[in-house]
Amino acid sequence: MVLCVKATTAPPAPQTEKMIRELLKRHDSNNNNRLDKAEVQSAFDELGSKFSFYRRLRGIKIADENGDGVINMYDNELDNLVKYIMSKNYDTSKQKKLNAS
Ligand SMILES: [Ca+2]
Ligand SMILES: [Ca+2]
Repeated sequence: MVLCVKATTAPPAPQTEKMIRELLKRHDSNNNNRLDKAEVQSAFDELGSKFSFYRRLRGIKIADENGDGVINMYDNELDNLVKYIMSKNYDTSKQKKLNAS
């Protein structure tokens, strides 16, 4: 069976990157276009990270280019955080925790 892939301008971003981006935007709970610590952490929680506190510290440290402690959504900072999350290989296809132990 052959999957018919359209040769139109396919977006270069893989599905997971888009999903992570949207997930992060969703976690901007006060809609100020910045992700503060609590918002980043809740995003990691949703991703199923067992170390969301640590990931949040690292993620902000790596992504926060201007050092104000929050992730600016209209900046490279969001891209940086998306890349960091992608490097951790979270399974974004099942964001619910399956093994609630
Ligand atoms: Ca916010
Ligand atoms: Ca920042």
